[in-house]
Amino acid sequence: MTLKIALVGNPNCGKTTMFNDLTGSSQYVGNWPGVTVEKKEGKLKGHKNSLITDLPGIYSLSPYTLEEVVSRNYLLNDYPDAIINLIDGTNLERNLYLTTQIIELGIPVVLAINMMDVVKKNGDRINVQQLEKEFGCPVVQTSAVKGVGSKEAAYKAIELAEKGEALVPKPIFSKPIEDTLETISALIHEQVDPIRSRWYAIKYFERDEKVLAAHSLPDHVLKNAETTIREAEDRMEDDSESIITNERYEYIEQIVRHSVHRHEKKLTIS
Ligand code: BGO
Repeated sequence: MTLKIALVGNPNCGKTTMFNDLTGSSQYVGNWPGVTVEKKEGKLKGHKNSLITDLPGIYSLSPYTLEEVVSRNYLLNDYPDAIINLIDGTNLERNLYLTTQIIELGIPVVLAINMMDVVKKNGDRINVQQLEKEFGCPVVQTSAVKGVGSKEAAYKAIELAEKGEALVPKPIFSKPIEDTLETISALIHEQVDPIRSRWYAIKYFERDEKVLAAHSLPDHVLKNAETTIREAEDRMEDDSESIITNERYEYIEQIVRHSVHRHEKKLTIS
């Protein structure tokens, strides 16, 4: 059986560098079906029964750009066995926005913090154990350009893929929003894969048009979901998509505060 590993991350986080290092000459390049977005796949060196797919660089799993749609369709419909989420350690705040969404898919994840050579050079420290606790997944520090940590991240992904245990995402939003998501989950549970129920509940809450179009839920379910969403929007005095975005950033801010120790730069007067 071929183990499918997806490599996911923001543009410029070092994905191509890591992908080349992991797959070497076994890689082949084509296009994703129907679109002119490059698709790169290859076998992990020394693992004949593996297939690593390098997904387009994205900032979010929203349905707004071609790259986002390609990436999330692959993650939802092609059932990769594990994900390596590569993030730029010098810009955790921005990169973790995508991580919080990837974790919600229920697929096993290895979080690879790249550019660690730069992080260390800056005198900063990242608490790996704290991040592992927060996200419930293994965290590996890498420097893809130097070939450090990449194999470890890939082997961990293979290990998770072989185990085949779903990742259970933790609640990260405020109590009223978590309650609302639970109500929506209960409403849609017959229509969606239970492993992805949190992801779909959030997408329904955000009124994600592509998800709504793909499922054609019964009218009474849609009506009840809409009433639940409106109640939350009235209470929070904001639209549902902004509520999720803002609360994600609040959560990330708190994680970064607890897990990153930044070197204080002293001002020198010359
Ligand atoms: C250039 N550490 C450091 N310091 N740099 C890294 C690391 C790392 O761990 N990993 C990758 N890079 P991509 P996406 C470049 O191309 O893999 C560098 O978009 C340059 N190019 O070498 O392309 C990597 O696939 C001229 O840098 O990322 C690359 O995710 C001057 O990060 C860049 C300096 O990596 C993006 C760098 C002409």
